[in-house]
Amino acid sequence: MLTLTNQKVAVIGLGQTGQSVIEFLIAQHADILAFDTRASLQVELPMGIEAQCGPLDANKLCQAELIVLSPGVALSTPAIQQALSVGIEVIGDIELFARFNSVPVLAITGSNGKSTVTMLLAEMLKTAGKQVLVGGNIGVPALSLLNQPADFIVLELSSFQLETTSSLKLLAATVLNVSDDHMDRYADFAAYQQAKLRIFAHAQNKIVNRDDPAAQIDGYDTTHSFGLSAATQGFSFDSVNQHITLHGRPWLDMNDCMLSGQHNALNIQAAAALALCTGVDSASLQLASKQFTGLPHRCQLVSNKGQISWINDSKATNIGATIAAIEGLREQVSGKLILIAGGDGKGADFSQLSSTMKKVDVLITLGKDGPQISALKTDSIPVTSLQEAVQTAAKQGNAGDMVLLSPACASLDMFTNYMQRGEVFAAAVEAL
Ligand code: UMA
Ligand code: ADP
Repeated sequence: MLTLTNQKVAVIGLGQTGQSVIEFLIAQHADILAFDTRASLQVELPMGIEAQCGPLDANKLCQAELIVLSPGVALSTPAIQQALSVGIEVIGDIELFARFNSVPVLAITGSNGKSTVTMLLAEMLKTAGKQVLVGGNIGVPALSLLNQPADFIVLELSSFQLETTSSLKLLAATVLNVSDDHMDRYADFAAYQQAKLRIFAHAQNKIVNRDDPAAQIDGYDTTHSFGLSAATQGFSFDSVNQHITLHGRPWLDMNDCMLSGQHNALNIQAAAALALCTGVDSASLQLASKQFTGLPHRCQLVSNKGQISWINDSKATNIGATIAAIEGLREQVSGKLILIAGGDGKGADFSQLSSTMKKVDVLITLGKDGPQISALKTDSIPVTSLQEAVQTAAKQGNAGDMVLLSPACASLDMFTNYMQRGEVFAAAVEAL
């Protein structure tokens, strides 16, 4: 049995993850050193634990036998590289979880759709009568799930978390898709993609997106695949009849589901393919798919004010998500599609949005990287606040139009997080 008793363990980053790691290490009777690279912290740590704030001191770090790194701190940080070079092991909270967990785990990564698939998969398994715990990047640290009764654990994993994970055994895993994101943290797209593909390293069942070469591994089994392309094996989509098919036969009518758009047809397929690996019956998966209402801030209708559909897609924090929203919603709009976009682009190349932008009639931009998006369309309208964006959209809009907040950017240049951005949008619409 693995033991950390009396081991000197450095915890780097004292956000949600770091705090869960400290709690776990206290129970393991480890000797804890706590670090955060921010100048000061408003975090209350357990008695006896003192945080060292500011730039990481490599000499102090090198006193540790093991380093547990938070996902918000890059592995490339020089002090961490120095610790690695002298042979100190650096892992993340998911690796620590993997070493102590005994419950079967299903895991999801990808640039977009992770939270939706994670929650839908959990609902599918619960509908089939299973006891399920959910955690990871979705906001519940994985270590907090240990030692709780469960038939299955469903984990949403980010590329940051996968970078520091090496022995996570999974009953089933998927990479939903890979498109540009977090380019401010990775050397290039290939480095980001490789971090995501690490999820398959010890996965018993690899659930692969047939249509996304960046999300695939060599020699995958098509019976465990999903995609929009026609296929006689695995999950597919019959766009004429709006049916999800399994092994070439109709499996679920999307018209019976509350989720809409082709990206959600893919999300349902991926969740179902993962769920089938647990041996549960198809009927429960179909029922859960029909009942699932979707998550807030993801293509969510917040108002019909002025007979305009006001859609909050604030969780679209990268280009891929905004493309999915425009492609998925355009056909539902009889009038104009008015897009509000912009924020912190995290180093993305916005030219990838240009062909989809042809489906947008009016473009309103804001935020740090708003000018880069503005440049994609003549007559775009730059504004300085989300309230001004909503007022401008209201002036431009008529009955039958849709106003879509789908920023293609993170929110942190103007808001606390994507949820606050979505709430400000809904409140501004309400105030019209
Ligand atoms: N930070 C520092 N110095 C530190 C520690 C953190 O500057 O020493 C900064 C980071 O750069 C980041 C912020 O503080 O801006 C928070 O980072 P963190 O690692 O402390 O974050 P946690 O509070 O532990 O939350 C993390 C995930 N955060 C990140 O990956 C940045 C949460 O995902 C996750 O829900 C949580 O663990 C529980 O597992 C959030 C996220 O934004 C939602 N994830 C990214 C995404 O979805 O795109 C990957
Ligand atoms: P994540 O957890 O990966 O950020 P979410 O389910 O929270 O994924 O959705 C984030 C954004 O991505 C939302 O704007 C949503 O509409 C969009 N989205 C959801 N599923 C997909 C998909 N399969 N492909 C592309 N975009 C998607």
